[in-house]
Amino acid sequence: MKRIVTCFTLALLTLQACKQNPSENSSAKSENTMDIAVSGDAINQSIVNPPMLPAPIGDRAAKKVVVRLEATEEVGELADGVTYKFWTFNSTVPGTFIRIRVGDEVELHVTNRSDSVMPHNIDLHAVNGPGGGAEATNVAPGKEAIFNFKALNPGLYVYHCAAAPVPLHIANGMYGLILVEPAGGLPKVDREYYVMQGEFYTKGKTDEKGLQEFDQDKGVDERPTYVVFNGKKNALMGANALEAKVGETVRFFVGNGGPNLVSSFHVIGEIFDRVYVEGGSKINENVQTTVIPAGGAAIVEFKVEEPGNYIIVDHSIFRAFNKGAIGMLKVTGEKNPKIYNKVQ
Ligand SMILES: [Cu+2]
Repeated sequence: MKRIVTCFTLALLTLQACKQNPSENSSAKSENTMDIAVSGDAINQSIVNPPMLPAPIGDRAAKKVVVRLEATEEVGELADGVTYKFWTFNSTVPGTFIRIRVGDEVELHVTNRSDSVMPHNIDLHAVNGPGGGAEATNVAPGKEAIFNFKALNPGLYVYHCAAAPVPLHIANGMYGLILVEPAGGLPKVDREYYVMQGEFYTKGKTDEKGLQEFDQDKGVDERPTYVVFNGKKNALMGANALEAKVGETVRFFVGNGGPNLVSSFHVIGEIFDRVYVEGGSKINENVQTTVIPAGGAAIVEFKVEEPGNYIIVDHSIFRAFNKGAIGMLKVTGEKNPKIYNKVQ
């Protein structure tokens, strides 16, 4: 009898698996992912500062995930000798990288630090529902809002503050990325980094020293004083350069907070072996430069074959060399003259 029950259970499980797998494996069908059940205890989203990010999800089952973001208004460095009053999520620009899987149910706690002047909220492009959560999370200084959503569509998405006036909140640095991994996770790579482009509009000229104020006219005219990666000129240069070793595969999660410009994202001396176009499920191969719209994202992957310094740019190139949209990937290891060789 026990054997019969076991067989019957196995048959049921197999049936169940057959029924579930197609929907779990389909990359973008929100109508089926709605039925993915969460199991086990809730987990907390770990908070890791950019350019690093939380560890891959792998093949864990869908869960309830508690995410905590704190809106802050605080002075930080925008360039050498230049400071600015940034508005942030968790005190970094971009804000904390949120990493979940399709089917996860997120309990999002948005607090607004008590020394803030403005109300803040969050619109996550990974959310299905009005405003992406903005209205549900409007929060005054010193208060907390809690909002639940279920992640239906896998992909890499921007989140940002959408409190009025929206352009100001984004221009001051209130944006970040949320990755919704497909069932089973993303393919394994050796290194992952979190890079997000954004513009800053200051009264003073580029590199003019001191505390700089926001310039509304420059913002409206789409004439940024700075275009930077990760909230600061040279955030990914010198001692803060990204690193990899020859033979490794590198994955960048790249976002563009805007508020205005479209990025022509490029790594000088490399070719993207794979690009998840616009952060979605479609993969393009052998790409030199990928377009990342304001409020959009892309996942790029490439294997590094030769040691040296690889410059990361917005290939609208004045932005890179004059306004700050420049970073570096330092690759160490054995030279490979078959691939790259100066003869004379
Ligand atoms: Cu805000």
